Amino acid sequence: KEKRMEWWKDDRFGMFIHWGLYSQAARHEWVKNHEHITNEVYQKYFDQFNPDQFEPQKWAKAAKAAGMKYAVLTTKHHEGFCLFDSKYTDYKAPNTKAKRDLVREYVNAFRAQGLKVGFYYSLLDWHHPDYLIDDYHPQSPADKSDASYAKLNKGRDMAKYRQYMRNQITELLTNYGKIDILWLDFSFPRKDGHGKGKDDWGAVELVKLIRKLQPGIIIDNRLNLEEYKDGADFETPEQVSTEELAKYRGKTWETCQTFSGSWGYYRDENTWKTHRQLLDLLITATSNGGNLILNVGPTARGEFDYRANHALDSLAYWMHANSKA
Ligand code: FUL
Repeated sequence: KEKRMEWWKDDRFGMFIHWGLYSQAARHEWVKNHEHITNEVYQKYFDQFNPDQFEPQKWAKAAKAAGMKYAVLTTKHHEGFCLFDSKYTDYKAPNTKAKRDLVREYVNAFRAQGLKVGFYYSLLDWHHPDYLIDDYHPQSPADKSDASYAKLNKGRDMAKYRQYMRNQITELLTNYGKIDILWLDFSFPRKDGHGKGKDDWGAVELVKLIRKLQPGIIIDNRLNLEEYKDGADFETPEQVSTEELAKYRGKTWETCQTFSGSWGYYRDENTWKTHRQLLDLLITATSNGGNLILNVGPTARGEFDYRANHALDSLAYWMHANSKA
């Protein structure tokens, strides 16, 4: 483990990219859940998805200039839409107006800039017909009773969903060359009711499969496998303050942070961090022995918007002014 973590500990700074159909709604990557949107209504985002401004070379150049050394892209977020060409679903970018595998283009562009490439893959899936509806699901029942869940979940089969995940992770870790990071998200059962735990994902089997397919890969800790250490290479404190970060000293960790609050593109958000705040995060993380992965939520057309570009430019300027290489 020490060996495979070497480059990652040295690199320290990465770019997270949350991109999907929710980018079109432009009001949070959880929009389907927050607004209890049905598959039928959500379908318009699939039908209209047309990333005509997608030039991942631009993303990769912006990341590199900002001093980032690796990237992690959402190949599938909780909504279930796949940016890659998967044999196991029709709910994928090649079947939209994009007409192609967007993950492949991301991988090629970031590698060309000498950056390491990672995949985020959501354990949750709010579109798959076999995925059991739970408290996190957009269609979770208002009364939360066992009877309501039983009724909604009639005919759904998690064993089939587990196989679907294994198939897709196999595709992701087979068809794109060497993948440096796998960011699985997430397995935090809710205490108040119907959540999911490690057995629902077949977590131990999944880790074994991942390690077999990509022996050098680094896996985050969000399978929540406390008793099986091979499944968690680093901790993932999310959106925590600089004071909190100092407490992670001595551990292996990466804090994930947004520019403005949400992970998916949120057009009307007014809580963008200042240049000073971003630098504070970077300096606090690295000086306490951790990594920072800073998120960009591209627009549905595939661009970083002016505020994201401005933030990245300001980091690039600081890196340029303060590095000797
Ligand atoms: C969370 C997710 O629910 C968010 O949407 C985001 O992907 C963040 C990095 O992790 O668990």
